[in-house]
Amino acid sequence: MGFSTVAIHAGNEPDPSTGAVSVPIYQTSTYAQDGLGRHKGYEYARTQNPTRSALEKNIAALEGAKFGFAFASGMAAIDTTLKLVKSGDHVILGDNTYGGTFRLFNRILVDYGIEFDLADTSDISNLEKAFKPNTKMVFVETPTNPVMTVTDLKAVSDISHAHGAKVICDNTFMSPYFQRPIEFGVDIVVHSTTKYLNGHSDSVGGFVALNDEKDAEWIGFVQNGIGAILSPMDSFLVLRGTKTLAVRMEAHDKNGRVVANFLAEHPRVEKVYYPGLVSHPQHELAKRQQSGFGGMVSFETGSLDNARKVLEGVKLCTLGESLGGVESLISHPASMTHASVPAETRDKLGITDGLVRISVGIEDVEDILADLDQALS
Ligand code: P1T
Repeated sequence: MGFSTVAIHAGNEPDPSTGAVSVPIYQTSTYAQDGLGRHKGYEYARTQNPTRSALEKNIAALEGAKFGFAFASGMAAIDTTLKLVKSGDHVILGDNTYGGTFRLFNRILVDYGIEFDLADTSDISNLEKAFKPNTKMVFVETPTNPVMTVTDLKAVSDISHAHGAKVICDNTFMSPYFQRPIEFGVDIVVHSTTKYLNGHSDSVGGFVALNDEKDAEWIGFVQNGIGAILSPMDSFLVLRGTKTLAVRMEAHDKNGRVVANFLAEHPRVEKVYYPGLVSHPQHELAKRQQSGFGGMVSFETGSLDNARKVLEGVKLCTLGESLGGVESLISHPASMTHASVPAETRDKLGITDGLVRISVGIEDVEDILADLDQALS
């Protein structure tokens, strides 16, 4: 079956008690049991909820995974996945990830005995050097937030497996519509459903998708044991969001390409980061691994002052954190999403004070261009 058919139907069975075509929001904390140890498969809503189960089936199917788990946020999903490693284990983390992912490692997990090193995973020889005897996991984002570096998922999976390490890919920027990491050998896919999967800037959530039964059992155990679950209402919203994922991603991609090309030719813009541009250093890899380039574009304005003029000068685009909604959002990574990354690391990665990131929405593209043009001018 095609992607849209799966998106609309997987997990979306008509409700068995009423025939409701849209999966209802089962807003309940518990379930009546018929007798001791006799129930309908639902005991307590942290453990099981039918709305959440429907979403878990849906996104797992979209990622080509057997198992899926929905969480209260992308960070909760990532943290739960990190419960697959133990004190004394070493993790290789891509050197450019969402600032919150770096912060989780750098400020929280280190105090629980998880060792980690940063590596530029877009350079396989560089990754190779980062392995240690106790490396159990390699965590990558591709394309990265916000400088859009692309990592070869097949190459990373092959080398990591040869070292006995699992590969986790944060697929938030592409969504399963444009990139399915499991097809390249990645073991576990994580998402912030807050972004493209929900797509309407009205829910915070996260997801873990995987095929290994033993790891899935542990993720499910931790999901229930710690309890950072996605609520019924949010599960409903994301389930509604994924039904239109294909059409939204096509529209984001179409507008993203136009905006990236416009910025690349704009005299006030020094550099554009977008894998869809032929000038992007990993354009060919992106074409092989992704079926589109999406709507995330970053660009260098040259200084904090210039960045401020653009960020405060836009009228249609909204200045704010987050991405992946139908409306265009514009942000300043250095002071917003990546403020927790040390300044010298930010500089090395290109997350300068002059860098601006835009999540290109699905408005009429002429209006987005006109807004950016007046702000740049
Ligand atoms: O915000 P939350 O749902 O917890 O997701 C965290 C997260 C994980 N992975 C990636 C690639 C992300 O971009 C994010 C969140 N990012 C933003 C809020 C942002 O504006 O970049």
